[in-house]
Amino acid sequence: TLNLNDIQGDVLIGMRKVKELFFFFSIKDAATFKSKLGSDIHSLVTNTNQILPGSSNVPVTAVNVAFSNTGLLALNVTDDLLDPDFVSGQFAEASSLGDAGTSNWVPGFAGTNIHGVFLLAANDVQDIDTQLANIQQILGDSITEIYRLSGAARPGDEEGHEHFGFLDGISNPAVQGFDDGSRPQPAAIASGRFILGTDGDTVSGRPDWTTGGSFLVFRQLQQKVPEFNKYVEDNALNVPGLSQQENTDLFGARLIGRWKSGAPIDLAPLRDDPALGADSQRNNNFNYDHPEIPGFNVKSNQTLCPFSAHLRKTRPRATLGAETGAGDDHHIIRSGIPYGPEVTDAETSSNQSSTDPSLERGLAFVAYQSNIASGFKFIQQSWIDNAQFPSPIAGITGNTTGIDPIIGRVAGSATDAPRVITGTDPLDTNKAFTIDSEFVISRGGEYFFSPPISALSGRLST
Ligand code: N7H
Repeated sequence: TLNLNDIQGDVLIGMRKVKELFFFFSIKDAATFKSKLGSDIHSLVTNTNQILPGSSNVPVTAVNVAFSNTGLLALNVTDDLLDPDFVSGQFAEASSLGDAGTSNWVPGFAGTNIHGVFLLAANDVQDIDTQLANIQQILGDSITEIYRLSGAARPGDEEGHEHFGFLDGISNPAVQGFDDGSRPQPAAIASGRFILGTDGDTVSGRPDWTTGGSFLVFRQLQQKVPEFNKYVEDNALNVPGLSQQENTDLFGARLIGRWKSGAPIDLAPLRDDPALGADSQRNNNFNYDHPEIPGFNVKSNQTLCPFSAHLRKTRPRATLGAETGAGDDHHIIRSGIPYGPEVTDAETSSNQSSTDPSLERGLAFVAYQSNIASGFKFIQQSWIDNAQFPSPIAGITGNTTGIDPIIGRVAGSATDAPRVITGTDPLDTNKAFTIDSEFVISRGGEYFFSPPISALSGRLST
């Protein structure tokens, strides 16, 4: 069974607030830090039970904390967590993740100086600031700030939608031993794919104190919204019976795999269905297979949802067969939040993102898994950035699927190398579309370990 009092609140369920601060720090005085971690910080950290709906103990500001490999070393914790990517750190892996070098990286991420991150979430920025001041007062000079990023849900009706306009946070995998089965969706995944030391963790022999922890992949992913919108408008489809606007929206939805409302195109292939998008009983209950359609083959049919759609690229569901078996077992729990301001009128009318740094916007991407190589890194390298995936498996001859149209990068290329995808036009799924500019730019990040809360007053403070 999962100890929900020990697993940090962000991991399985997200902190369920509209503002979130990521405060990246370096440890300057390990002895003081360790002692304060055990005596004061430990009791501030929010567990999963506190966040669950119906909890009577929801904090005003939820607090989580995670450490990089260099952070554990700074604390003189040299135990092997048995995750080579965590040990390398993300900076060393920038090019293998497809990033165009590290020239676009935020300076704070370039290197291995970040020892840890506090995740502070609340509905009001003032509450976050108060809690941060409290933590800084407790820790004093034992830490210094390296960098901070403030995330916030978008305003008004866009709340819950990422900056391209699509509802996010709908399709995290159900987790065995945590999910109550009340939501129809693909079969639950073993908890050990996310939570170390629990059933289905493929790595054995990790230190006992890590049980209940999870690796946190952080990425600051800048989004070029006017450029994305222009590309979608320029490539409106020509499906008979749809208006120009509907054909434009259909093209965008076929790049993502969901409509802006969240409705999956696998269930609503031609027009958005906002009621479906909003209905948690239906909006994740699909797997691309349609036994009810005579002759339908999930391995080759992409008239409902293209193989190149971001959703199907990053989780092919039944495309590869049973999801919990070998071969398709690559899952993450996403818990990101948008950052940065809304698009300005000047940007909209010029179809171009401003270069003003204060207008940078994107996704503060957070993914949890028990094994970075088979979670985030596999999905990024072997699916997103792999133009062949899944076309050969699907028996497609001719044009390949192409790399993910939203976040894929041509390996080793300079920024804005053209990308070619197929499947997007339902009238001719062999038709190729060329994307000349990148819509998402990696600004870097780091790999962290989100320890079980017990370790904060145990192994990490002694
Ligand atoms: Fe994606 N987007 O708006 O385009 N993503 N993603 N992602 N993503 C998803 O179903 C987006 C990124 C996954 O279970 C949705 O909850 C953007 C990375 C996975 O069927 C939308 C960025 C990685 C899923 C977006 C970005 C992934 C998923 C639909 C960067 C992994 C679930 C919302 C700026 C390496 C698939 C939902 C499933 C869904 C977008 C990044 C992976 C709208 C803008 C880096 C596994």
